[in-house]
Amino acid sequence: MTRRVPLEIDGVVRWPDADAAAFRAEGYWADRSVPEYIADRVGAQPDSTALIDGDCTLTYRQLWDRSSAGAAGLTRLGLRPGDRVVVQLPNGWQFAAFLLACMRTRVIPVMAMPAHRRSELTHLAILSDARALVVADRDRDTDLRAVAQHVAADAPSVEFVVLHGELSSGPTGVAEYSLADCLAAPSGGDPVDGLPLPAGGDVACLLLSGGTTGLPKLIVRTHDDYAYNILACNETSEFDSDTVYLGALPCSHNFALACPGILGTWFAGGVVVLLATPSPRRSLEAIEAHGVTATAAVPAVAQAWIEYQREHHVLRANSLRVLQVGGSRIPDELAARVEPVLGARLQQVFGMAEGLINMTRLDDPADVIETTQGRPVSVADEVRVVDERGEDVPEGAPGRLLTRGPYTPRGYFRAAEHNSRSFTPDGWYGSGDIVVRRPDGNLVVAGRDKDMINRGGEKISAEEVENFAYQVPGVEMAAAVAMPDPVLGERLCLYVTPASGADVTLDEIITLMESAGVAHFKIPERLELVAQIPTTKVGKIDKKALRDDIRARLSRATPGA
Ligand code: OOB
Repeated sequence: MTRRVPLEIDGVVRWPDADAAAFRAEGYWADRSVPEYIADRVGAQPDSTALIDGDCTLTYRQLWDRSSAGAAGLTRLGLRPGDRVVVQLPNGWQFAAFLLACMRTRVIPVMAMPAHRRSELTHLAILSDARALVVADRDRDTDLRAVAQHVAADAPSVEFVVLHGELSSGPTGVAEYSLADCLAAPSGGDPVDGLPLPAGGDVACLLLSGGTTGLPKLIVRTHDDYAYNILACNETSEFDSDTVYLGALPCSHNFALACPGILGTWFAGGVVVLLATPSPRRSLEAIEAHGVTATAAVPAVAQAWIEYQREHHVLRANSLRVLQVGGSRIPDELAARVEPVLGARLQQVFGMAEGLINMTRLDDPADVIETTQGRPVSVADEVRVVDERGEDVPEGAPGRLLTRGPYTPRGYFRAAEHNSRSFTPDGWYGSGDIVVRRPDGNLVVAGRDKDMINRGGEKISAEEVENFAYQVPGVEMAAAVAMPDPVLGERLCLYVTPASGADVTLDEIITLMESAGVAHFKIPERLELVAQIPTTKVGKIDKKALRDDIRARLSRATPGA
């Protein structure tokens, strides 16, 4: 069979030909696009339920038809294969239909997070050279229409905004179109029947990296690699047509999208139930009402669900079989409480938008499930644990994680300089995690070697926050570090040395970051003013000393904590 030809897009780093050929020969890459796997289900079970979003229930056929309408809508808007659009939509059927529409027309969605604001969206639009932004009109009390117009003004490539919700009433800088119109069925037939199918090598989406240096990088996920990611996760999480998956975390994140997430559920022919947020009451009620069998949470969310269940006993029917927890390290004590309280098997997931997904297996012994972050989902995943010089460390010793495989891309989009730091010359991606590999192959995340704060699964680049702090008058030196937190695992503490005589307050820093339009979760929650910030022998800020310092200060403030 002749292989389909992918669009060439400037700035995409591909796997070397020999590796790609091997992945095809070994069957990891099938030259099929993500939507085709869902189309298989549409053919096989058109009338079974695919999605439940509040009052809106869609069968497989209806979900597909909405995405066909969306594909026609994208074409009417003038979007062409290879164009990028920044997508920031809340969980809902519109998100699902729009995403599939993009994939089917080879319009490339840049998967922004719901918490992102002007600063991040502008960066994403510029970096991806996006022609459009697709956003909701508001997120609670934030007017995202105004945010989108600001972004469009600052990102010259942006030609228009597609709005989920109400359009602006007055004149706007760039044109606004309605997402509802874009997703409305045009009259007559399947309008995209004649569309060429995406090639396996076509870009399915651009995911966001957790970001260790400044603003997020974009990760190119092709249909070949992303479909395989989904299939391998489905097998490991044992998703099948009986799966009822609750998407309560943001579905634009790799975890709830494809590990196995909503896409995995549709590949398997199951039902997806969507919620806008993982609030404990709504989530547990949705599990109970819809017979949810599997869902994903970050540790803080799992903890909130456990507490809510203990107090209110919402879950009675016990449909929940698997609770996946990942994004940040779940404390062992919390891990041990999942099954007794929620009645579901815990599956730890240590993954990354850059590829490699590790999971504990559902039938692993309790010790593995409760104290490790699992092992790769594919036999084709290569993992090395190395020291500073890149030499493999002995089994059981901590070291830096390096990985390579059929769904771990070889470079970020348009980031040549950064790529030379994050990837070795022979294609290994260094995730910046410090891990221990046990004799049974399971990995334990023991720390990290990247300047990032993991606030309950939300990743904050220290450098990005420091760059804002330096804009505050009187800040001579700034260092952002993680401080321990019982709920989120980590929160952000900012150390500052003020210029002599200057008076710097947390409020000033907050005001500056808010007016710069930075996502709220990145705003420091504590400020420590110090006479001097410790440095290492080579003159770099000694972040470890600062982390130890804040830990000591916190335990002096609350002895015994
Ligand atoms: C997931 O993906 P990202 O891209 O937001 O963040 C990846 C980073 C990892 O390098 C690691 O530092 C951290 O998040 N991480 C964990 C973890 N899961 C992710 N650290 C400790 N324990 C875990 N279980 O976070 C992600 C992507 C797909 C599935 C699940 C999580």
